[in-house]
Amino acid sequence: MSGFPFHSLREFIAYLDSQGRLVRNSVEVDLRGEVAAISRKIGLTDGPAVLHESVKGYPGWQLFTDGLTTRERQAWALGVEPGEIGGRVSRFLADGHKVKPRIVDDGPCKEIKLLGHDVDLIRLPVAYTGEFDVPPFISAGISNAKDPETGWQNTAVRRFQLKGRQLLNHLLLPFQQEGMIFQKWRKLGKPMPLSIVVGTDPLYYLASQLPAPPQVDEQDYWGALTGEPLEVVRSETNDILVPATAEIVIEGEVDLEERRLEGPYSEFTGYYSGVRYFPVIRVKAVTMRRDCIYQNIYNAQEPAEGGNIGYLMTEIELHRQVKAIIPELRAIRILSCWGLVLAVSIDKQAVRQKAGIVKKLFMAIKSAPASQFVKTVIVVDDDIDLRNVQHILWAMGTKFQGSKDITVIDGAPGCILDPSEPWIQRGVGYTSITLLDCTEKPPPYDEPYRRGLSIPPLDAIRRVDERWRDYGFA
Ligand SMILES: Cc1cc2nc3c(=O)[nH]c(=O)nc-3n(C[C@H](O)[C@H](O)[C@H](O)COP(=O)(O)O)c2cc1C
Ligand SMILES: [Mn+2]
Repeated sequence: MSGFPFHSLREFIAYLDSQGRLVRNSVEVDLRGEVAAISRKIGLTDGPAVLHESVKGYPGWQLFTDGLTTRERQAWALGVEPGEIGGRVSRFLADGHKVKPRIVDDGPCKEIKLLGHDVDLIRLPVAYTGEFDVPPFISAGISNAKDPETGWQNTAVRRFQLKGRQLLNHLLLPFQQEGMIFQKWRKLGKPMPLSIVVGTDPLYYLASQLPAPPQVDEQDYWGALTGEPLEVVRSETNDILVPATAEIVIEGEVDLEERRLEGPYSEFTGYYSGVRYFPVIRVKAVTMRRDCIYQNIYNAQEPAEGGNIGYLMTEIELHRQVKAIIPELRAIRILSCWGLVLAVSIDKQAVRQKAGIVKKLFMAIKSAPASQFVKTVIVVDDDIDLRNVQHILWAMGTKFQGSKDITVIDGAPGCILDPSEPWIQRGVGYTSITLLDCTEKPPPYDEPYRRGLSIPPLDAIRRVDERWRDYGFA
């Protein structure tokens, strides 16, 4: 079974099967809760992907989830070893090389075409997440929109709430690139065409999460990462390009005026979103593959597939942006909620030699475009392993004093989805950002550290490693 690059969701599913990381579930599942509860458990246990072969009330449909929940499967999608993901993607971003998609005349995504009044979104097996997400959301939809001034096409995952047979609600956030593109359509006074893709090869999902600069099409990243152009077809009712092998393409227009109440939704914070007015999409066409596979992404409280996809790419891009200003930056890891808690490591020598560098790093992080959700930043020395939460907490335990090492800036850009956001004080969209400086104190306050770590002699540690089995340990 051939691996990377995968050219469709089906190729990826076959590969997962060949590697023993796919469950083919033939037990009938219920969209009201059961599908989500299975994904929740897969996230908690680092479990396999699953293809549900029988969906209650939706004969003929199959439903796929959790293709990218684990680092191992993300590495397969990127064609690297799990430990190499960060380095490979960073090198690729630094290189700046891009490969435009290749337009083909027809593709499997157009095997079935439903236009105008024949469109009925209620016939799609859209799964519920939380008990109160009513009506449910298409959660694995990759939204594609075009800048009317330059022709740039933007690609990113968004959630879409089902509002009728031909109507969707759209969480169109103004700071995201699609929100910026929407403002241009408003100026023109024309509804914004949109093509939403559900069910593609896994790299398309990962590439959509790379926070590309404005005017850069995430589809070109697909080509650069694989070394071959992505095969795309034109949508039926607009000129947006979509992957030829996609399972489903939903085409429509975002209304300039109409707003509907969006939510409640099971947010990545683990809480329900508020219910707010957001634009609606009038759906004009749906095209599909035969024997269609519907894809769903669980994106509620972590660990979950949604966060696992997004965190990886955000860490890599934020690292690139901050490193350009602070070369002493070492590693970045999202500890919780898309960056509401972030851990960062810095060159230990630099902290001793360059006065104020930890504060400078904190300011650089919040100034970077990819830091929208960053709220609390824990800075540690580079001898702390960011993949090990216990190690980070040890640094906090031994290097941090609340009276001296906390910096708070109020009224910074926040994330309206954060349930703790102090909106009563200032208004929606603001937050307090906090630095917790957990680096070693500089001389002359470093005396306890200079006494050294208390561990057995290194030669004893080495000898024990060598003789471990001889002692009788497994
Ligand atoms: C499962 C999932 C759901 C998401 N839902 C939304 C959403 O509804 N609205 C949104 O603005 N971003 C959402 N995102 C995040 C964006 O896809 C991500 O920030 C992307 O990089 C934005 O790209 P852009 O800058 O090109 O708009 C979601 C991500 C995932 C993985
Ligand atoms: Mn973008």
